[in-house]
Amino acid sequence: MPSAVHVSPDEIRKGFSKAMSDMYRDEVPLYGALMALVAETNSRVLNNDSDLARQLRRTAEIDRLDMERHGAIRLGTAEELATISRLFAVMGMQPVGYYDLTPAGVPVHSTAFRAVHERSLQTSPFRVFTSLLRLELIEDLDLRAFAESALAKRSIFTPGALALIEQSEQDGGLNAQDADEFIRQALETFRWHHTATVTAAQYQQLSDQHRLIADVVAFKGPHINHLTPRTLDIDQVQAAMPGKGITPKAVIEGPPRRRCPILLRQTSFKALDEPIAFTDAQGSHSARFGEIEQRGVALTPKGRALYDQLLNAARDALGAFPNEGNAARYVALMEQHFQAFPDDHEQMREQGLAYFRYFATEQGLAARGHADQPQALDALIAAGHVAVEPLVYEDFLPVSAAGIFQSNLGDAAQSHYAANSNRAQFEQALGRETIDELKLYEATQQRSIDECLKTLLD
Ligand code: OOG
Ligand code: NI
Repeated sequence: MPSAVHVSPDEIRKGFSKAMSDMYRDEVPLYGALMALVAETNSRVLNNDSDLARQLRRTAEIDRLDMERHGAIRLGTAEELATISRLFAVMGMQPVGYYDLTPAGVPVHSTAFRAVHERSLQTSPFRVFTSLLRLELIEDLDLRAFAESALAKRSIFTPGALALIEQSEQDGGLNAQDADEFIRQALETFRWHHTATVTAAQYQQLSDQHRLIADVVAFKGPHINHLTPRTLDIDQVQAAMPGKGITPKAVIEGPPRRRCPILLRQTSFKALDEPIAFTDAQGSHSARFGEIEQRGVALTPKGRALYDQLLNAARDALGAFPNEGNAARYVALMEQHFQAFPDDHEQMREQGLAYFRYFATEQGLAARGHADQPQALDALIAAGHVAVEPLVYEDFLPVSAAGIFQSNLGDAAQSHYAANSNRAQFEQALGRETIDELKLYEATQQRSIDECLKTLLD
């Protein structure tokens, strides 16, 4: 049973997210430069856009903005995935969503571990995009067997982390001292290793199959490969990056720029080439990169279907994978197609395209108990007694994620896999089902309506 002496999982996650950020800043100096650029841009945007500042104050997102970041790891075996799921559970993170990246030529499928309740997200929105390599897609059977045996030999968790996961599961939580030790031990799984577990030739063979396979199989652990801060204006940061010595990818992934942002826009810069000691020679490996993201409103199934339809239409019209050469045309096509997506919160709400949160206003509170107080939600909104704010998207996008993978692995890494999406296999490896993110948004929206009506009408 959880008890009073136990630290809340949300606090453990907050501590872990901070520790991870500190470790990454030490290891990757450009990350510090990017964080500074994002913080600078965010404060400028908040100063210049009073509507956005008001919106973020009302939803309290403003308080989580500076600690908001996501990371990504790539795992090699079912057992690693099942154990990481238990490790993340200690800090209140659940697997949300299933992303199949094989159609885009990346031999993994993925989920995002994150907090699921708006209160927990408020304490720490930290998330980790977690991919599992699909070894069955390696056609060369000898190489597949080699990859399997290399992965079978490694243990990516410290004995201390494993013991504390078990203790937390048995006792229903960790006390403050154990939670601190858990953070220290868990961090080791995500650390960079300067030595590989294979020879230079073996690394090359794995890499020739797919660079991602070498990244997973040739190392002792699933190093965190990026840590992404949330910006309020991704175009401004993208434009300012070259001035800081950072070269971003050619196109921003996700929807085009809009007055009312939807879902998620992301851009990244290339992986660093880092010196590595193979078991028999010196060499180098690139895996770690930088990324920024801008989050907008979460879409309902209807809104998401429209997003997917417009994205696909724009990509079909481009007729190629977006790259440096066709970037301008891609942006123009996206803007053109997305004119069909209303760029107005009120319209999106009326048409059932997005999720929102509802807040009682001062005016509404003052009118409580008055005979003329409206009783229905829409009437309360019309009277200014209830304010409506967009519910922020907390998840990822498969096409965007594939674009981020590709740009960092090099376009040469594009392959074609005949394999089908295999959610059942992923969940079997995970040891549980993934959570449907749409249900989470629906529940958060409903809680805010219930709370609002209760405050104003009870
Ligand atoms: C993950 C790439 C996907 C995102 O934000 O969509 C990603 C990886 O490269 O391991 O980070
Ligand atoms: Ni990312």
